[in-house]
Amino acid sequence: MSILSALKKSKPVHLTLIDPGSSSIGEALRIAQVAYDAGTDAFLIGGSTNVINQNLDAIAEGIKKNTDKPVILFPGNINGLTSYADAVFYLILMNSVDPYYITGAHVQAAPILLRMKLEVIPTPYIIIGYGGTVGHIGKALPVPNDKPGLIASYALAGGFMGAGAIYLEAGSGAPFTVNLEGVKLSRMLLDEAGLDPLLIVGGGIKNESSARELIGSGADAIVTGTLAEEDPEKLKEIIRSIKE
Ligand code: 1GP
Repeated sequence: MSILSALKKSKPVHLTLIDPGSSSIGEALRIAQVAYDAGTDAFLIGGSTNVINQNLDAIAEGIKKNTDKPVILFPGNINGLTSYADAVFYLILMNSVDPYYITGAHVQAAPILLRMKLEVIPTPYIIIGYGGTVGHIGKALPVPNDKPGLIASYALAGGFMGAGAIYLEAGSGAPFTVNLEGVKLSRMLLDEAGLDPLLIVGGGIKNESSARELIGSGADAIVTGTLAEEDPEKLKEIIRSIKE
């Protein structure tokens, strides 16, 4: 079974983001262990800056060795690829003003991905509100977080473009998560269109109530980043709360 199908079967899903640009190999593997023990469903590895290829290889290889969960790449550019992973979110940064992030990197990466034999998951990626580092590096025009209709229009457009997953991103460390109404409306429009991509929401999720509200609003998956390092207990509670 494909990794995407397996994730869809185990909805609601918790994904742990590990940024090789902000953790050493040892730290990254320690964070992965914390998240694994807390019950995460899969690992995303990637970041917008400072990604050194050897570290990426070692982190993906280490997680594969130490856990039985899938490793999915979350690349900021073509530097974020490694054959030690299982799959890649082929991120189409829909609201970038720079075509590099919409099709450019993808053309460069396509033959490499074919050789690496990774599962490629077409993933429209939408930066909303705060945006943070990824919004800046990706030259996004962030969708205002108080415009649920616009958020949902992007999600539906992503669905019509053939998404396997759709990622609504507030940005790592965002002060607010993606607007719940935006998630609700995205789910409604995708359902109405008969589309069923994995609807992923990330950025700024720090407690059980926002995790549960996002899942309750129609997200299939939530992503947390640094929380595994900052507050392992909280991470456990979040995962437990969405799986109840
Ligand atoms: C970033 O959505 C993720 O892509 C995770 O964000 O670090 O705020 O959990 P946080």
